[in-house]
This record gives sequence, structure tokens and C-alpha cells, in this order.
Amino acid sequence: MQAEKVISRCRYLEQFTEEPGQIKRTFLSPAMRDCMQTVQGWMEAAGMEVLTDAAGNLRGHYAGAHPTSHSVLIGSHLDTVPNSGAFDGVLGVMMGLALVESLNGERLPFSIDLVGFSEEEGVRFHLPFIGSRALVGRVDADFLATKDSDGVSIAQALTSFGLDPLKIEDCQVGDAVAGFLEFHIEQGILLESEDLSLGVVKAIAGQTRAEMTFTGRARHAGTTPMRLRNDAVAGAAEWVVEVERLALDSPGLVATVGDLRTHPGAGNVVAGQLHASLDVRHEEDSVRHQAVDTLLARAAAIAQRRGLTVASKMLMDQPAVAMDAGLSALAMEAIRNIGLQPLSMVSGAGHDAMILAECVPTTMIFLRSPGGISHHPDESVRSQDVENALAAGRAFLRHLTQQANKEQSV
Ligand code: HGY
Ligand code: MN
Ligand code: MN
Repeated sequence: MQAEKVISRCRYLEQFTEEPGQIKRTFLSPAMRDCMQTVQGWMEAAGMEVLTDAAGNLRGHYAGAHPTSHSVLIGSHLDTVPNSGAFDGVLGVMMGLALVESLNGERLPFSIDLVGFSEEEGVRFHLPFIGSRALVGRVDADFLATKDSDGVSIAQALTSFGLDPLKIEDCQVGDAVAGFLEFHIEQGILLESEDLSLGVVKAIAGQTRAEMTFTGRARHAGTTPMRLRNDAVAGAAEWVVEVERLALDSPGLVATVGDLRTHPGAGNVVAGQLHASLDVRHEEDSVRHQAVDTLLARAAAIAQRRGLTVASKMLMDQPAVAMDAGLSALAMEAIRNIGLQPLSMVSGAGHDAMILAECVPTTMIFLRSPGGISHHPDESVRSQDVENALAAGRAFLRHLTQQANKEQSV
């Protein structure tokens, strides 16, 4: 079964991690380099020409029957969150590789370009989609100047990896790309709750990512009376509960504070400062923006009452993105062709597809996430669902081949 090979490859790549005992693979790390070398070997064995582009994306080209034919992009990201599962991102790259392998050397009336994006999660620079932004020309000098917690900029990271940030424009996909298909685990519970194997994404929720800094006065934990404190942690904690409450009371809104860093970070010191991440998502951009404004206002009110100051830094305001209706219909048809009922759905998770969709007709095929578990080592995928997705992928390519042959015959 080809599905077993897809799954075993995802499992094999787990070893390329920056943290022994968990999967953590971030932008251009040594672990990422090792992962890319392995995937490159698999791509070359499948008959692809492979290069690493100036943004660190792994690009495999499987030529079509005609040198000037257009291309279909398939791919996902190779980086992970800390303590990740084995399938988020990587599965989409392995799916594309398996589809090319299943052609057994047959050349289609279009080429297939397989992409392993270098960075989608935003872990190292707190800015996601570095790889896919390069493909749509959304990487400028300011973006390249963004620094990580060690003060290394994206441009410096690229140079240290042996890449040339001045060539970042060469990463852009041309208009010869007819479409982009991203396979991805759903990372939610919908398909499982409907007992369905595959879904097709009709839209991806927009997301705001920000960093909040609460500043009070660091004081001795033993000698400072409670009523004389300006405790940054207590103030932020009150705000975090408000974040949760607002999301619980707002249909379709999710809001998360996933990362808290206190300063000076000692148990016997009343914290003088706290940095908190904020991640807010909704299908409707206006609802999301309203929610963010409300949360910023609540932070200011809490800070004012507690004698703190609070500052917010917007890291990303990514609009909600609709997938290409035609390509999504083709994906739905392909899934029906293999005798399955597809679920048309909105993705709460962000994906490279939402960036590619800015300049290429794009769609996504979701595979069921058992237990809805993701961004966790217990993330898994069912072998039969992978087999189904491969069959749907082959049907999808057959549809595109028929379309291309029809166009070329006129
Ligand atoms: O955070 C997300 O939505 C995705 O996993 N990068
Ligand atoms: Mn993810
Ligand atoms: Mn992902």
C-alpha cells in the first residue's frame, strides 16, 4: 500500500528535530537541513529535478510531456511547531511525492512542481509563511530584516544557510502555474464527528497574531504588601481570562494566549513585565478585527486599574481567504469519483494555501484527524484515509489531464 510508505516517511522524518524526545523543526535549522536532504533524495529518486530556492523552500520539478506546458503545484510545509505531531505539513509533501511516484515515469500534459515550504508555523521569527510568501512575492527588505530571539535576521539566516536573500524574487511562481493543491490533516474534529475520510476546504479563517507586553514594577515577593503591587503577571492573567470569555461568547471566534514570558522570571520576585502572545481567528475579518479591538481595550482598562502599562505589537493580520471555486469543485468531484462523500469545510488552521491563493488558483484536501488532535505528538492519520486521499489525488490529476488534452486539441 502506498499509504504505508507515505506514513512511514512522515514517521522517518521525525528524527530531524532540534529537541531530542520531541519533534521541533524550525526555519533553516540543522535539523531542517537534514530533513530537506532526505526529502530531496526521495524526490530525485522519483525522477524530479530538485533545488532549494532563496527562501529555503525545497522545490522538486517533475517535467510534463511538453517543455512549455504549464505546471501544477503540490506541497505543504516541512517545519513544525515545538512538540509537534508527525503529519502537520510533512504529510502534504509526502502525498505529492507519492502521486509523482505513482505516475511511474508517465509524463502528463503539465509538469508537477512539488514544494516543501521552509517555514509556515512562525516559530523562529514569530512570522509565519516565510516560504510561501516568497512564492507570491510578499517578502521585502523589512520582512527580511525581522530578527529572531538571538538577534539573527531572516536575511542573515538565509545567508548562513548558504542561500542568497538578494535572489528571493527568483522564488516567485510565474503565471505558468495553473493551480496549487495542498493535502493536509484537518487538525480538527469535524471529519471524524461526521465519520468522513476527506474534506475539501472552501475557505481559510483569517488570523491576527500579536504580542502584548504588560509592564508593572518588579518587587520583593516577601516584603511587598499586596495592595502596593503593580504585578504584571496578575494583570495579564486577568486579561487572559477575558480573552477566553470573549471567544466563548462569540460564535465562530477562537482566541488563544499560547506563550507567556515573564521578567525577571523568578519565583520570589513580583514580575515587572510579561510578554503574551495573542492569536485571534474567525471566518469573517470584521468580526476578528472587532474582537482584537475589544481585547486591546480590555487590556488597557485592566492595566490602568492596576497601575500597569500595556503595549501591543501587531505581528500579522492575515485576511480570511476563499479557495478557488473551480479547483475545489474538481477536488470534490475527484473524491466522489472514488466513491466517497467529501465534506466542504472552512479551515480554522492557517496554511500555505492561503498565501498561494493570492496568485494561483488554490484548493486543499483535508484528511481526517483522529481525535481532532494536532500540534501534539499524539497527532495521527488513518492509513485508509491516506489511501483514499492518494486515489482522490490521482483522480484530480486525471481530471486536469483531460482538461489539458481538450485545451491542447483545439
Ligand atoms: O497555526 C496554524 O494555524 C497553522 O498550524 N500554522
Ligand atoms: Mn501547524
Ligand atoms: Mn500545517
